Amino acid sequence: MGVHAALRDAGGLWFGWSGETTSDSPGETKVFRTGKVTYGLVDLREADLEAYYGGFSNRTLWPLLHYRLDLATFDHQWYATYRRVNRLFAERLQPLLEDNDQIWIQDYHLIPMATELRRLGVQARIGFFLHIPWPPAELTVTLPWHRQLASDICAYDVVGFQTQVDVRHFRQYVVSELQGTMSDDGAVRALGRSFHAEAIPIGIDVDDFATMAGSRDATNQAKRVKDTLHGRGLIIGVDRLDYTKGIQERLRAFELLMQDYPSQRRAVTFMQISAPSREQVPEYADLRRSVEGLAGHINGTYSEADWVPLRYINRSYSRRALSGFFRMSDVCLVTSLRDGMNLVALEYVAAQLEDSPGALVVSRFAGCAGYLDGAIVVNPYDHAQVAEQLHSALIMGVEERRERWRRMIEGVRKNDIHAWRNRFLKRLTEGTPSTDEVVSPVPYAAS
Ligand code: ADQ
Repeated sequence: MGVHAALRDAGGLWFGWSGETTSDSPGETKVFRTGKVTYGLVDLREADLEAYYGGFSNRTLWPLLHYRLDLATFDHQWYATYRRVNRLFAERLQPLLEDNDQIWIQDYHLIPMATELRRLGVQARIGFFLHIPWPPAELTVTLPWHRQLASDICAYDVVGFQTQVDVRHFRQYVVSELQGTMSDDGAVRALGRSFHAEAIPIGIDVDDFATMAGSRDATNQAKRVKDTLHGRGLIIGVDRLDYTKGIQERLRAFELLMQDYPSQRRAVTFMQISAPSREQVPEYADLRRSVEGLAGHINGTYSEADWVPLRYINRSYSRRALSGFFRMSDVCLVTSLRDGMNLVALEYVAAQLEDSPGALVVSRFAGCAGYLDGAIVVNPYDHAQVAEQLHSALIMGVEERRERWRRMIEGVRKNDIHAWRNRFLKRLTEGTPSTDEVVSPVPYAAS
C-alpha cells in the first residue's frame, strides 16, 4: 500500500513477482502501464517459489529476523535458490531501467538485489527498506550466510529500518562482525563501501483511512456488528495469523481478564479477526490449531446461553469494513512479540472520532509503540499485566481517552506514509554518490 501510494503520485516502474507460477522456465517479463505506473512482472518456477519464498524468505529470514531462532530452518538449497531468484529479478529489471532512475527495493525477500544489479553494471542509486526488525548481532550470526547478506546490504546507498532499536542492532553487527564504523548521523563504512542507514518508520495515509472509516459502507458494516452487541463493550484484535503477532498471548490475557475481573463478564466482547497467512508453512498450520483450541477453551469456559465472550474470525475483511470495525471498538489490543511497525495500531488510531475515541493497548515490541505517546504500552509475555491494562482501558473515562488519543494521532500524523516516502526518497536523492566504490565480494559459502 505504502509503496503503491508513493508510485501513484510520482510515477515510475513497479517491478516484482507476478504472483503466477510455471512448471518450467519463467517466460517473458510482462510489462504494462496503468496511469503513471509501469508494471514489470516475472513468473517464477513453482519449485523456485517454494524454496525462495516459502523456504528461505519465510522459514529462515522471517523467524530469525523476528528473534525466533527456534523456528528458523537453515537449508543450503533454499539459500542457493534465494540468490538465484534474486539474480533472475535483477537480470529482468536491468533492461527496463532508464537513465537517472532511482531504485527502491522493499524487504527481506530481496536483500541481494543491489549486489546483483551492480554486477550487471547498474550505477543508479539503490535504496533498501526493511519492513521487519533487525535482530541483535548474536542472533544474526547464527545464519550460516550472514556475511554474504551483510555484503549485500553494504551494496546499497541507503538502508532504511523501522526503529532505532533495529538501527542499534545493525550498528552492533557492523562494528563487531564487519569491523566497520557507523556514526550517529547514520554514515556507515564497511566492507570498503560507504552508505547511509537510519530509522525511517513507515506510516499510513491517515486522512484516507479516517475518510474510509466514516463512509456509508463502513458505517453500515459496523452497525450490523453493533446491533449484535446489545450495548456491550468491544475489544478488537486484527492480524495476519502469524506467530509474531502474539495471538495466543492475547487470548491468554483475555482469559485472565474474564477470570480476574468478573465485572467484565457479559460486559464486553472480544472480536479477534485473523486473516489466514502462509498456510503452506507447517509452523502456521500448528499456530492455527493452537489458537483455535485456545479460543474454544475460552468460549467453553465463560460463554453463557445468551453471551459468547470471544468472536474468533479466521478470514480477511476489506480495509473499508475493518475501518468501520475499528471506529466502533472501545479498545484495540495489539500484542506482537516482535513487529517491525504494526500498521493495525496506526489504523485504529486514525479511525477514531475525536469526541469519543477508543483506547489502544499495544505491545512494547511493536515498532509503533516507540512513537505512540498516549497508548497503553504492555509486555505481551506478562498476561496478568495485559489483563489489568485491558481492564483499565475498558473503564477509562472519556476525558482521558480523548487526551491520550490527541497525543497518539499527533504521532501517527507526524510519521504518516507521506513522511516515510519523502524521508526515504530525500536520502536516496541527496546522499553522497558512491559509484566509484567497489563492493568487495564475499565468497559464496557458509561462514
Ligand atoms: P504485517 O506483518 O502484515 O506487515 P501490519 O503492519 O499490521 O503487519 O499490516 C497488516 C495490514 O494488513 C494492515 O493494513 C491490516 O489492516 C491488514 N490486515 C490484517 N489483518 C487483516 C484481516 N483479517 N483482514 C484484512 N486486512 C487485514 C509487515 C511487518 C509490519 C510492518 C508492515 C509495514 O510485519 O511490522 O508494519 O510490514 O511495514
